[in-house]
Amino acid sequence: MKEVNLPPGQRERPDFPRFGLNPFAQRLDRVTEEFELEIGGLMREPLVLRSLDFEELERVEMVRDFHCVTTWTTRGLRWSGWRFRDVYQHLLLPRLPADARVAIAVFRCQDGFRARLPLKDVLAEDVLLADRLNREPLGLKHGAPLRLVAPAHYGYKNPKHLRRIDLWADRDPTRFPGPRWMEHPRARVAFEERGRWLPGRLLRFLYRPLIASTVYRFQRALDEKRISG
Ligand SMILES: Nc1nc2c(c(=O)[nH]1)N[C@H]1C(S)=C(S)[C@@H](COP(=O)(O)O)O[C@H]1N2
Ligand SMILES: [Mo]
Repeated sequence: MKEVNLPPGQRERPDFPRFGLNPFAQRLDRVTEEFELEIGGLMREPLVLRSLDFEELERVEMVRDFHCVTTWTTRGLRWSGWRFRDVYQHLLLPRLPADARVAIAVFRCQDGFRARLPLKDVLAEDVLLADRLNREPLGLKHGAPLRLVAPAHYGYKNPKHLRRIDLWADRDPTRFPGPRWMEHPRARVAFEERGRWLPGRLLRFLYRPLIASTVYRFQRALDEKRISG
């Protein structure tokens, strides 16, 4: 059964659940709403960005569907924040060595989650560092203080609770915090790049049975912290 206008293998959900790899459900305690983003890797000197630093950039609003690799899709989310491209050009590029050849960006999160993407992918027009969702502050449920929104890529390339971004030339010295076959280097939704080794069409069927219990586990963690939304 194919749903109209949805990418291959995706099915619409009416809600937008908090979601992720199971171990991260319990790590909400580590998360603060304080806006302090470290930048490292090839930078000439370590840099810390605060919300004031973003004020010189244009605030952008965008409405996009959100696609989790496990096949659920939430439609029409309204994000607000700053284009990663603008942050890169105005705040990061001037502080990189002139001969730096950045090829990948590694995003580290307060809960220990990590995501990496080729620089060319995060420089796309619709990739945001977002601090607002549906005209409200993001909140801990969906990634406060700041999350990456990369709508052309599966949810696991949309890291929440950003703490640090490292820019590297080619090889990323970190690794994905899950079984390796889960991570595709680009994870583009349109090409069904769900995992690196197994075909996307097969992974659909392996992932679907995990959705309900994961949603439940993440919701329970929110309930314990009495976070609504
Ligand atoms: N910090 C962090 N970011 C994360 C995750 C996580 O567990 N921790 N899970 C990823 C996955 S698999 C998905 S589908 C989305 C879910 O975003 P949501 O919780 O706002 O729905 O966050 C992504 N970013
Ligand atoms: Mo996901």
